[in-house]
Amino acid sequence: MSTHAYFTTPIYYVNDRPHIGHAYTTVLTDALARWARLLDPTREVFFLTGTDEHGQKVEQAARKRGVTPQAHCDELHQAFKSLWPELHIANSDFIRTTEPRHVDVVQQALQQLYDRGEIYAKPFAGWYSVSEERFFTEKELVDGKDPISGNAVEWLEEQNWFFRMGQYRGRLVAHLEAHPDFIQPDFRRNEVLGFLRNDLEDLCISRPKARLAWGIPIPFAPDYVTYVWFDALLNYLTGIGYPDTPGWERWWAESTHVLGKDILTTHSVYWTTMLMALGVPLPKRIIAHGWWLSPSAGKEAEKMSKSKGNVVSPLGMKDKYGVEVFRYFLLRDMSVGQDASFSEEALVQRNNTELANDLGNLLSRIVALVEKSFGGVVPEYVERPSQAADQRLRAAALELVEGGYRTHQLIEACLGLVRELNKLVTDTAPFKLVRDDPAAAGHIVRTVLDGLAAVGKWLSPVMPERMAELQRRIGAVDGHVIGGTAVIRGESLFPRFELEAPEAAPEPPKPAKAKKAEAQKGPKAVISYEDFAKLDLRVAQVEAAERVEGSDKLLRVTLDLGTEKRQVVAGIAKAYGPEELTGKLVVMVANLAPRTLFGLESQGMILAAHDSSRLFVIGPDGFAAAGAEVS
Ligand code: ME8
Repeated sequence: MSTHAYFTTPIYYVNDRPHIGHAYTTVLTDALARWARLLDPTREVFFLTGTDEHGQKVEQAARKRGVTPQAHCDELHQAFKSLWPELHIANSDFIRTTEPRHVDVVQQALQQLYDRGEIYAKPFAGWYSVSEERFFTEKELVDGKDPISGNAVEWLEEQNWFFRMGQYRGRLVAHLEAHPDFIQPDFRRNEVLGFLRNDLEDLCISRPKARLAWGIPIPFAPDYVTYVWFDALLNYLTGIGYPDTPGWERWWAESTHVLGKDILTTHSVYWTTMLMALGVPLPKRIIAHGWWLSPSAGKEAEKMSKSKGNVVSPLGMKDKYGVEVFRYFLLRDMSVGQDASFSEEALVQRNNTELANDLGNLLSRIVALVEKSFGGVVPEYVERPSQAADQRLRAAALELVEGGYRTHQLIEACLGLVRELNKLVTDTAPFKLVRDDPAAAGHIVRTVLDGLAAVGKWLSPVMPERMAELQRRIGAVDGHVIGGTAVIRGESLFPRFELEAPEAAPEPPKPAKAKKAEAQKGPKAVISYEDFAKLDLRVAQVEAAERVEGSDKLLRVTLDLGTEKRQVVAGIAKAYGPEELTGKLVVMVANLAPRTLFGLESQGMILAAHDSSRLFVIGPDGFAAAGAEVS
C-alpha cells in the first residue's frame, strides 16, 4: 500500500452560497480520505479544498456592492470555509486562489510555458456583447442581437494568448487507454474518449484587462490577466507546495480529484494537457460523480443550482436532522457516477429504518442485555476471539477504492452485517438462553459486540462522531472490543424523525390511506350479498417475508395459495417481523387489482384487524388448506 494519499475537491466559486451539491462532493472526499487512513493508519493523507476567487462574476458582484473584489472574496469565502467544520469535514488545508502562494505558482507556470513556446498570441474576432461579457458567433445571433439579453452586439477584434492544447490529443488518448481506471466511473472515461475523437483546439488562456481586470496578471503580457480555469486548476499543485517544497511529488503520485460531472472536461482535458506541457505527471485518478437533482412537482427533476433557485441548504439539513445523519444520507443514497434526487422524506426513511431500527436498536438491545445478564461488562470469549467482522468490512472498504468508489455499497455491507446480527439475536434469543447456558449466550453477545465494533470502525468515515460514540458505548477501541470493559447505556444513538406535513400547500388529491381512514369512520353503507361475493377471499400460507428496503412499514410477503404463489406488499412491518410471519396462515383478497409499492408489485391484500394499539393479521382458526375459499 502506498505511503501517501492526496484527495482534492473542486475549489468552489466564491460567489455561490454553498448548497448540498458542494456539501456532497466535500463529504464524499472527506469520507474517502478517512477510509484511506483507516485502511492503513501509517499512511499520510492530505485533503485539500478551497475557493475559486477570480473572474467576471466576482468582479461584477463586488462592483454592485461597492467593495473591492478582494474585500468581497475575503468576506464570501468564509461561507465555505466555516461550513466545513460544521459538516465534520477534516480538510488538511483550504486554498484561496487570491493567496500569494497560488498567484506565484500560476505566474511561474505561465512564464515557463511561454518560454517553451507552449503559449502564443493570435488575433481573435467576434460579436461581443457588453451585457453578457462574451463573444457570440454570427450564427448564434438572433436578428443581429445578443441571443440571451437581446441587446446590441459590437464587432470586436482583439489579440489573445493561446495554450497549444491541441497537440496533446494523441498523448492524452494514449494515457486514457493505458490507464482504464484513470477516470471513474468507466462510462465517463468513454465520454471523454468520445470527445477526443474530434480535433482538439488550442485553449484561449487570456483576457484583456480592459474587459476584465480581476484575475492573475500574465507576466509576459502586462495588458492581460489569465483565464480563470487556467488559474483555478493549478490550485491542486499549489496546495502540496509545488514546485519548491520538497516531497510534493509523493503526494502528487497518489492524487485523486473528486468532482461533479459538470467539470469533467476541464479536468480531464484542460488540466491533463496543461500538466503534460509543464512536464508534471498526470494525477492518479479523477472521480466524476453525478448531480443531486431537485424533484420539483410535476416537472422533470432538475439539477440543483443557485441560478435555478431550487437549492437545499446543507446547514438547514444539519440543523434539522443532525450533521451525521445528513452525511449518511448523502453517501447512502447517491451511487457515485449516477444522479440522485434529494428528498427529505427519503432521508427520514433511511434514518428511521437503517439507523434507528436496525443499527440503533441492535446497540441498545445488546447493551441492555450485557447490563442485565453479564454484570455490565463485555463477556470474555469462550473460544478464541474472532476478527471475522472486521475482516469482512475491510474487504468491502478495499473494494470501495478498487471498484469505483461506490460508497453506498460499503454502507450496504455494514448494514448487511447489522441485519445478520439482529437475526442472530432474534433466532438464538440470548436473553433467554443465558439462564440455561450462560457461556453460549456470552458467545453470542460477544459476536454481536465484535460486529458492532467493526461497523463502528468502518462506518466512521461516514459518521465520525456517532460511530466514535457507538464504539465508546461498547468499550471498543479501533473497531475491537476488549473483554471485561464496561458498557455504557445512553440516549438512543439515532432518534427517529417524523416528516412534517408541508405548510399550507394547496390541498392535494387525498391519498388512498386518508380515504380509507375516512371511510372507516362511522357505519358504512349496506351492500348486497352480490357485492360481497365479488371478493375472492382465500386462505394463504406465508412462505417468506422480508422488509422492503427504504420503508419501515412494508413487508414483501410471498403467499402460497395452493395452486399458485402471490407476492403481496403489506403494511404490517411495525406489528410483525418477517420471521414471525413465515409459516402463518392468513386470509387474503385474491382478486384485488395489482398495484406497485416501492417498485414492487402487490398482487392482493392480507386482511388484518386494527385496534387503537396495533394490528392483527386475520387467519383461519385451524389448519385450513392454503387456497381454501373464505365466505
Ligand atoms: O465549477 N450536485 O465551481 P462550482 C452535485 N470553480 N454536485 C454539485 C451540484 C449538484 N447539483 N452542484 C455543484 C466550479 N456541485 C469551479 C471549479 S476546480 C479547479 C474549479 C459540486 O462552485 C460538484 O462537485 O460551480 C461540481 O463539480 C462543483 O460543485 C462545482 O462547483
